[in-house]
Amino acid sequence: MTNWKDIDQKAKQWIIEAGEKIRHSFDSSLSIQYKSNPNDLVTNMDKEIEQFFISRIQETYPEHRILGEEGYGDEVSSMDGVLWIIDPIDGTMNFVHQQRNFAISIGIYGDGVGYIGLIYDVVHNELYHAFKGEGAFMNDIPLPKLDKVEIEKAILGINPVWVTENPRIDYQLIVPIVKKVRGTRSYGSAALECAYVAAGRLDGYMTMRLAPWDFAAGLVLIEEVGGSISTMTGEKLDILTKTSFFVGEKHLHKHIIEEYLNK
Ligand code: 2AM
Ligand code: CA
Ligand code: CA
Ligand code: CA
Repeated sequence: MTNWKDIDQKAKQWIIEAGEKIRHSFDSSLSIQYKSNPNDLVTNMDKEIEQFFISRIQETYPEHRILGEEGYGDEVSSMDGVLWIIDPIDGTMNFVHQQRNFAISIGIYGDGVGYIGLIYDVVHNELYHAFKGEGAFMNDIPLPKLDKVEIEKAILGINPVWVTENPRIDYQLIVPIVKKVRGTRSYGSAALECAYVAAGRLDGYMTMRLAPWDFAAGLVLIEEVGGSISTMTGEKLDILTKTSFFVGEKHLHKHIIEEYLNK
């Protein structure tokens, strides 16, 4: 039997320890490299933090598998067993340019079911946490279930790039949504944007391309506050693939899918 409470306690302890390491790193110089293109950044801290989690997990739970953005974990092609999905720094561009608006994200799944979600906003010292069936919390304060919100009163998380011509979606589908909502925000960290939806700071968040480590933790949080989760066309998400992504308060989510995205 998997002891999820034990895993939860360890994961919390390690994420706080990793946050300390990131805070200390502000005093020393960063080494910044490019990945796929000059805007796709990675730093020594992204790599060090991922390696920190991997060594802790491997010494404590040798049978668990790990999928991490920087690739130091396992080659993962199924959701079998206990799987840690880790983004050591979500929002690396913000980390480099702003030293804020980034987070550590950890989702822990058992045979494909999300049990634990942890998103740590290191700089603001806000730890978002969800445990399957027990609710979602911010610094141990329970987050209430999401209340119905009308589109005219909604704040939507979306990157403005999706209302410009782009290869992934007809931006003319998105323009009317942006016009109709009360406001839009773009924070540049998918994990934080999911945490904000769970906390009611955003009513929805949509984007055309995310990877498993961007949303694995966020899904557990959103599930626990009764939000809806799907692709941009309303289909079920495949946790192990790069995908379009739309989460939000359930009435708002349904309305936007039916009236705007699937017209
Ligand atoms: P990162 O900072 O961990 O790379 C920025 O809009 C958000 O999208 C961040 O959460 C960022 O995560 C993520 N992101 C950046 N490039 C991406 C890509 N090529 N595919 C999927 N997600 C990406
Ligand atoms: Ca990245
Ligand atoms: Ca990420
Ligand atoms: Ca990252």
